Amino acid sequence: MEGKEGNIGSSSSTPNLIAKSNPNITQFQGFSIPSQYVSAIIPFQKHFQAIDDDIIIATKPKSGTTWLKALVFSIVNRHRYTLSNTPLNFTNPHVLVPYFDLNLYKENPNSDLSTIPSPRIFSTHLPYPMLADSIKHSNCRIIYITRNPFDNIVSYWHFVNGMTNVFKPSLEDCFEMFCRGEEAYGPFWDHALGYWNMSLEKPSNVLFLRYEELKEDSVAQTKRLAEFLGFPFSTEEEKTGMVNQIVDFCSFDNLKDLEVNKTGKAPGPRVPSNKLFFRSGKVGDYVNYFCPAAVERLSNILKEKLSGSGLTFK
Ligand code: PAP
Repeated sequence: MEGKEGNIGSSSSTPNLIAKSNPNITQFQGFSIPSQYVSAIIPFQKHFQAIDDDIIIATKPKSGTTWLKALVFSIVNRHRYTLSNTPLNFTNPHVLVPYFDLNLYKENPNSDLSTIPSPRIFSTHLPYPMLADSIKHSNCRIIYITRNPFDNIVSYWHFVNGMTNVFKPSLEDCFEMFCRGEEAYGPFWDHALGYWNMSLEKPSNVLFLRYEELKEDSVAQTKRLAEFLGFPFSTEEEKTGMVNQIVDFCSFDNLKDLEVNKTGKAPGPRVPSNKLFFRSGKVGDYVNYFCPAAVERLSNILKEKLSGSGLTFK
């Protein structure tokens, strides 16, 4: 049976040996890094000085980064801004929570981040082993969000196809690169395992979230997030509905419909519009794209790569 879109059909039970590789990916420190961001990594690793109050959102692209940035920003700043005057109303979450690798150290290898008021909120697509040592040796908090790999591939494919001046792989190419661990910031399993293992080793420093769980029980997960961050909701806040208000404000439907996210230009030259960060926001959309044979093939790869780790994907 083929997926409804017919992109990854029954032939995907076996590898497609002529599937394209992405010419804009460089193998660097054991991972597949988009070439244009490699130059930011060493300056980040050398110069970034973490402090204990720092909050770092770590993700593989298309796993729920935009959503998590909005939630964390809202939780941490809730005594500073109300939901009607929060900058999120007129600023995309990616501007409020910059990336070390895509923005800060890419734009300026000597970035001085010491004057940013605490708690500083940063983000990165880099895997755990590539983080600056100062992060690993500090008490700062890292939140990692992962997502069902099949939805992740579909989301990535749609995203790159909406970008300008980039290599635009077919869905089948995206799938094959993913299976080989050659997709952006891949291998997926090593990326997830780095943070998964640290969340087990240092649970008060690394929180491991899943897009699907956040979607299924946004209120409980948002409370968990706030507690982890050291900004727990008070009984009074819970009674007055503060958690639900933040969850509703950061929901896909609300963020997507804000003018800035409908028509605003995204930071950087390649993403033409913030709109591209908000597609369908659904769980399990992949069934419309992948046939069972393809699902089985990648599931088997994941089972082997994650074996013994305790990390599983439904
Ligand atoms: P990024 O890595 O480019 O920042 P990221 O935000 O991690 O992307 O992932 C985008 C996905 O999250 C999109 O999924 P989709 O393609 O399957 O639709 C996007 O729609 C979804 N998304 C964005 N904001 C939200 C939100 N508030 N709630 C749920 N999903 C969201």
